[in-house]
Amino acid sequence: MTRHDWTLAEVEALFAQPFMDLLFAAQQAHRRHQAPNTVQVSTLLSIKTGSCPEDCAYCPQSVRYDTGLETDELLEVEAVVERAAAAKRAGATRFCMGAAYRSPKPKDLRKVVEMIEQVKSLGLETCATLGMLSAAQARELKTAGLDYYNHNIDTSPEYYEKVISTRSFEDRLDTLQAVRDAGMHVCCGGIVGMGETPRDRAAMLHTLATLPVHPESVPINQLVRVPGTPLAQAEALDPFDFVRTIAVARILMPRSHVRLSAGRGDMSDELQALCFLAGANSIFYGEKLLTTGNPDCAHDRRLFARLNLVAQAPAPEPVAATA
Ligand code: SAM
Ligand code: DTB
Ligand code: SF4
Repeated sequence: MTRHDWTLAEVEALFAQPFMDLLFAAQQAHRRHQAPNTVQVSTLLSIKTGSCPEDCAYCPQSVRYDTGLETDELLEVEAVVERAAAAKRAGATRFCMGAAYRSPKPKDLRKVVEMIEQVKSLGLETCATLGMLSAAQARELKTAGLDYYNHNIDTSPEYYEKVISTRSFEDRLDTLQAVRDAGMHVCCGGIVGMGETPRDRAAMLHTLATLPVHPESVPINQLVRVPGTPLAQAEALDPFDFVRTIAVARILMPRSHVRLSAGRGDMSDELQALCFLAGANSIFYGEKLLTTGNPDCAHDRRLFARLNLVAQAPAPEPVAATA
């Protein structure tokens, strides 16, 4: 049975278990609900880069911080489709288009709709992350064929206002509700390593695990400390606390894909293996995340081979109905 009634104290108690007990419990939950040794593979593309009006303290794309980022307007549809086709050839099954918006403007959304239609027709799952959505915008994306919408809560409700002032935690939940109501899958997680307390990490996962429906994808990002952002000097997290976060996410949301997301570039292969043991079963694959680096594809393929991990098979191509 999948629970939605976890208490914060229960979540904190999971975090506080001896490390080996926690990993064992997470791997047991994993094997009850997920295919072992199988990892879902998503590729990201920044379709509109930088100049974002929001003030997220971790983000290199905010217009408020001088991060030396090269900004770019919304890409042309053909360019995006080419990149999606290349991602498919490289083995990705999901293509995630990210835009540095507070929320999309109607003209931009029309172009994104075209991107979604064409990327989907390649036989890829589609995902987008475009900031806040109204209910009508969410329905428009669903009609275009969008499978997943990514919108992270990022941290605990309490720590949130230390990280972002330009939109509230409630705004985030409203967008997630609009995505659900439109009938799309939800991709929602957060970032660890931003100076939050262990209680904040527990509260973040508690928020996700007590949603009426768990997000189908739960990205757990380790902060990429980008020079020029307010969090550039954040203290590095103990890697084992990152693994614990993955393990607790797996136990709380046993049917979801837990994604080992940003930060893999700073992790050893051995640490990533521990994350997979703790129940991570999805990654971002491709040499770039949105604006920062990610391991080389060749390195990831080698890591999968060394750990006998297999990429989740793509969904079968839709078959045209016969009369
Ligand atoms: N602008 C949209 C929004 O914020 O909703 C979509 C793109 S935004 C870059 C998507 C997510 O990337 C953020 O919510 C955050 O969780 C993650 N992210 C951004 N910068 C990061 C960093 N430096 N390290 C780790 N994760 C980061
Ligand atoms: C998510 O949770 N992580 C991805 C994706 N969703 C959009 C983004 C990570 C961004 C890392 C910083 C960058 O490359 O700009
Ligand atoms: Fe803008 Fe998204 Fe970056 Fe926040 S995380 S500054 S909303 S691009």
